[in-house]
Amino acid sequence: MRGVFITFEGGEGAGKSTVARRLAASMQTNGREIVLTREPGGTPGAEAVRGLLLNPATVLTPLADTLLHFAARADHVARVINPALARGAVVICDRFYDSTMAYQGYGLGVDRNAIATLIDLVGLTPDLTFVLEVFELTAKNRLASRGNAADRYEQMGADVMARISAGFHAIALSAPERCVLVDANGDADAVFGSVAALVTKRLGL
Ligand code: T5A
Repeated sequence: MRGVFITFEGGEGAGKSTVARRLAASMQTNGREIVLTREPGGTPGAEAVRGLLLNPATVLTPLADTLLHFAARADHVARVINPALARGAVVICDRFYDSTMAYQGYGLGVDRNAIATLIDLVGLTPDLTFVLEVFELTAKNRLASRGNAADRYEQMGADVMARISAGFHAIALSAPERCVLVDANGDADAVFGSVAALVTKRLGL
């Protein structure tokens, strides 16, 4: 039995990691293997690429940025995600290719058809994608309350961030069979409740 692949997407501070962790913890109890992973990252090589990509001192053209995300993704899919799906696991991934389309495509202006070609090349489509949407101020407050130093992407301007948010919205609307828009402005319990209900409704899990 092939496993199930669930991804979480959205802008900075939308609460993806928080709800992904809670979903993984809640599903551990039913005896099925759960793999919680993230992008960029998830393998030693992809985590090394992540270090480079998030470092504010790194300077890259948008196309170079895109290709590094796909290099990390190709390794992650081949070494972790596909083997886990072949074992029948539920794989929950914090960001996947929609982030490249939103950040590098809509946000930084890389040719979206070229990104679509790279998506096809990697050759794996999630079964269900949650696109978390929050007001800009909510996201800012959440990130401030966490208190981490801003990474390279968090330093992008408000205009780029607005294009990224609009991009995520457009991606979700263009693939309703796979994507669900989630209002993530509520507290962590409310967001988790919505997501868990949708996992049951859409996937029967
Ligand atoms: N990127 C990634 C690209 O440009 N292209 C790509 O292809 C890919 C894959 C990754 C960066 O890489 C870029 C996008 C990113 O900028 P990251 O550190 O993984 O860097 O960044 P994010 O994925 O954005 O993760 P963040 O941690 O910044 O945001 P999350 O995961 O959305 O938010 P989370 O869950 O960590 O929550 C943030 C804070 O809010 C609280 C949490 O406790 C935490 O303190 N919180 C809530 N508070 C109240 N109510 C809720 N519902 C809450 N949910 C969380």
